[in-house]
Amino acid sequence: MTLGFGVVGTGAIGREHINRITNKLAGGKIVAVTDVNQESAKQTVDQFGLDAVIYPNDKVLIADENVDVVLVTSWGPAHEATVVAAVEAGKYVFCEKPLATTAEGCMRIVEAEMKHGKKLVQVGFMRRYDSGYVQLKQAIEEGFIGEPLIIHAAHRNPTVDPRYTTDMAVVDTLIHEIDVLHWLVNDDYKTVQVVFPKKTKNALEHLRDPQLFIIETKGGIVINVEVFVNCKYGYDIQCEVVGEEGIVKLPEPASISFRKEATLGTKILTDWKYRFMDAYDVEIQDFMDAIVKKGEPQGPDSWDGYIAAVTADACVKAQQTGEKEAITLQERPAFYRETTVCET
Ligand code: NAI
Ligand code: NAD
Ligand code: ISE
Repeated sequence: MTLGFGVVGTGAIGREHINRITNKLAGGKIVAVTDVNQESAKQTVDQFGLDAVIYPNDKVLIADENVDVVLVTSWGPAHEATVVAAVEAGKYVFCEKPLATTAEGCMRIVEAEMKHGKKLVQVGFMRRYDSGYVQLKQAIEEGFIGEPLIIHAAHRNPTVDPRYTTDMAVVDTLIHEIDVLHWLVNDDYKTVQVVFPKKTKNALEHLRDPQLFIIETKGGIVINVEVFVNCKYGYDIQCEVVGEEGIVKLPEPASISFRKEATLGTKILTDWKYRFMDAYDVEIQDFMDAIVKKGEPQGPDSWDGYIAAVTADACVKAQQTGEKEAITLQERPAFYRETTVCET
């Protein structure tokens, strides 16, 4: 069975996913595309030689009977309306993060999905499919470092678009750590506080950069995440878990080391597209396989999108108040099972 994908948003990651579905993975075909910038949709069809209909908007794309899956890769504020419409039409959805930009928006998606009666939605939290994070989780669950006590993490981008604002450090960037870290230690978040260190001269006037998020879990783990989006030197994701019996650390991306000009070195990536390339492949293949084999996706679901949104809201509030803010989730409905499966 080949799943027909309709793509909403043919920007950077939309084209990345179109490429992997068309040229790398098995089981999917792009049958329709749309973008508010229709020229971008047309260019994409040409760029990848797609046999796909170009629609003027998401509503008509969703209504196409050849569209089994709606791939939502528009910008964040547009996600909710597309996802709700797709779910109401009974279509599967792969939605890039964030599922919606507010907790209320995520809850509306949750309600639409429960009303439909079957899980349809997966959120693009691809780090759960990254072999490094999977190895960390296995080590923790096997008790290799005893009880986890502290997590030190960093999310660094070389630079960002001038439109990137202080709150986007949460909703665009930290959101990946928000999702992956509670999954990693199987715990729930309790509070968050934000500290602004001395500002880098490389950030524009309107942006606070870097930022430090200190998050406590209900189980007592303290997590500190540095978000530094003008770090200049590269795209760098770090995660170290300190336990009672030892420490485990996220592996660096595989790369040759070199000896040259009196230096022993390793190159660092500069673009997010390459850092989690394998994880994106595994996540989308798993999404397609689960639909075909089990009739529903098995990766991060709408409830995970809701958890991320509630946590993000508290983080943004903590940026503004400077206080320790509570992270308060509603009770997980039975419809959403306790853990999601990520196969690698
Ligand atoms: P982008 O700006 O390159 O592309 C977004 C595209 O969506 C644009 O072409 C825009 O015209 C279109 N668009 C926006 N609203 C639309 C709507 N209502 N209907 C149709 N098209 C619409 O952005 P990018 O970097 O591709 O990001 C897209 C999404 O992917 C974002 O939600 C972002 O957070 C997420 N993302 C996820 C990553 C990950 O690692 N999982 C990495 C990069 C982006
Ligand atoms: P982008 O700006 O390159 O692409 C967004 C596209 O969406 C643009 O082509 C834009 O014209 C289109 N668009 C915007 N509003 C639309 C609408 N209402 N209807 C249809 N099209 C619309 O952005 P991007 O970097 O591709 O990011 C897109 C999404 O992917 C974002 O949500 C982003 O957070 C997410 N993302 C995730 C990862 C990841 O690592 N998982 C990486 C990058 C981006
Ligand atoms: C981007 O949208 C992503 O999702 C990347 O994974 C992240 O590292 C980057 O900071 C975001 O802009």
